[in-house]
Amino acid sequence: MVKKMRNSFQLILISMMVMGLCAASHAQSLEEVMKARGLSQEDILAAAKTYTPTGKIDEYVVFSSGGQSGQVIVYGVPSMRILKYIAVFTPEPWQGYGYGDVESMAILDQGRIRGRKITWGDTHHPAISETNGEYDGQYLFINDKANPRVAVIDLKTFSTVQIVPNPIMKSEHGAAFVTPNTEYIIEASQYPAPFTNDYVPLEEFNEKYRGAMTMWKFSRKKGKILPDNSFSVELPPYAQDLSDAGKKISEGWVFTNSFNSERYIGGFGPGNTKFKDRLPHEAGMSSKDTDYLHMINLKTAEKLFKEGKYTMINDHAVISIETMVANDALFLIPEPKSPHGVMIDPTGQYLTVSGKLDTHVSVYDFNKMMKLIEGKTYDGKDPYDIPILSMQESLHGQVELGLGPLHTQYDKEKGIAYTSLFVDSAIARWDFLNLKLIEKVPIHYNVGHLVSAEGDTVSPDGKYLVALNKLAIDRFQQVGPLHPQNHQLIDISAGRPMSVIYDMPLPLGEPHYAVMIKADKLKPIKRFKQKWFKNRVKPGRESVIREGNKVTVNTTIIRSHYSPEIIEVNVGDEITWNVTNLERAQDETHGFTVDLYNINGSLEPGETNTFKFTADKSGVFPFYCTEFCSALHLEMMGYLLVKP
Ligand code: K7E
Ligand code: CUA
Repeated sequence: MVKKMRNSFQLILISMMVMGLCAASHAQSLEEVMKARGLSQEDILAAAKTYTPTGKIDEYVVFSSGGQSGQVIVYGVPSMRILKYIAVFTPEPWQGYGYGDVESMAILDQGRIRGRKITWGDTHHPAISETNGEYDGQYLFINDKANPRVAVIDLKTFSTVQIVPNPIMKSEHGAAFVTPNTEYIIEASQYPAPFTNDYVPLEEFNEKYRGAMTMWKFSRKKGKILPDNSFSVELPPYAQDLSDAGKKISEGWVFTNSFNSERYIGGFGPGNTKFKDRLPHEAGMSSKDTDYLHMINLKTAEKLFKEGKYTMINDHAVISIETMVANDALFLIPEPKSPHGVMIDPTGQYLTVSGKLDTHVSVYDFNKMMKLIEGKTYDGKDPYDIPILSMQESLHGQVELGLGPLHTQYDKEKGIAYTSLFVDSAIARWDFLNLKLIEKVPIHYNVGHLVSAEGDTVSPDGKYLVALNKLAIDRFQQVGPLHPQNHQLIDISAGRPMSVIYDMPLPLGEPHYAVMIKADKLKPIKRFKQKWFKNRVKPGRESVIREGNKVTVNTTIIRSHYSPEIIEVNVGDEITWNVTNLERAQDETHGFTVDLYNINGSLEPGETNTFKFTADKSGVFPFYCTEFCSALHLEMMGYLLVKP
């Protein structure tokens, strides 16, 4: 064994020498490094699979939800190098998001709920825009579970361009998921609540609390969600969970799973102001053996919306359960209790559901489900008169994978899927056609979602998989009781056992889902065109214009000065400050901050930002560039003088 290892070790050495890496006689040998750092041959292989020399870029890009940070994390695979945090629901000073620039302030303002400005989000599920079920790399969508909202990110600039609050939900989770041509972005509620904003006592839970699924219409031309062309479907007060849009043969249908079909309301522990001595939620919500997978006909729902068969609630169109059922557009199928998500395979025929409390995953066959629907063969109805399809007749089969199965992704190879096992701390590779477990690889620790390369599209790539682990425990340097998250890269190349090849700490928030796209599908711009900004300031047209107490400052910036540099106003003046970065050179970003006024802008090449504020304090306020942009960066400053 030792001899064998030595042989392959020598092979690596020889091949490196052939490549000329050990040409100089004084160079450290690989063997020396391995010895000094205590590395095995396996470690060296993992390093070689992930190390990305300077100047080389990654094959894939991951967009990960940023959890409680309200942002999106972007990193490369296989290097696992972080490339960007995209500011979404939270102000972010470096990107000049929410610090005085009119445009970003307005986007954050769109996220107001019932008039209240909310400056954080709990992001869970990013989705890349798709064309024919393939990632097209144009837009990214992400949800906020805490304050039901969906955001649109333009991948030309990697910046948030729209935030849309949900008008009827009080909590959500099943977003964002797109239809195969991004006609709709799907958002499903989580904890049932009344659609209106009224107080409704819990005693009326069954009658007045509801779940819902919103179909947000997306306009690719405008790059925006069109709220007026969007609608929702009323659902029973089961806690709907993750959703997925049908693809290929199941295109036109949308699925969401649920838990607490018991409709249990707690009252556990002392101090309840309502109910007493009841089972805790966790027990009451999982007392039945099954919950319901929801099957929604989006095509029919869209038709009903266009025909006006809806009620307006909070200025938003809602199609009732009754209307959906009368039009054969809503069905339920039992699924093992307290599941977490439903994922549709690349062909659109098989749906995987994992019950967190069951060691099995269940594979449903869309064709069997459709046969039951066409034959109107129902197993009864739920309390809301929704037809229930037989679980046994809908199932393709079940496979025992291990403890706590959560989420599933797919492989390039036909019939191969990967499922995260939360309790086992492992990833299972299994065959969903022949219903058998192939192998498991341990991860560290307690994996939530997992993502394989383009693994939720019609043509997954295989190759790489990232386990988005919930706990890191002993994997990294201890940094206090709050640990970073641990994203582990796993080599899933065909024909070899899976192997963990990289641990990446993520210290920004707790990511949930992530999507991994081929890097060359992304086509971001290098610089802005100045004409895209109506407030742009042309060189030579810099000015300070006063109309009463309204002062407009038109500023240009280029290495290494602002023009104008000195601006004198009176206390109480309302300032509108247009700032244009005239640079054309790649990566020549200038910053802009004014002392005391809580302003920071990021002026990327060609960009114009407008800052509005009232000069309500007299005094002397230096402004300066906050990016080290040139040798004379420190000199890049000016004075705002506010006279009493
Ligand atoms: Cu499993 Cu929000 Cu998709 Cu967390 S969710 S893990
Ligand atoms: Cu511009 Cu520093």
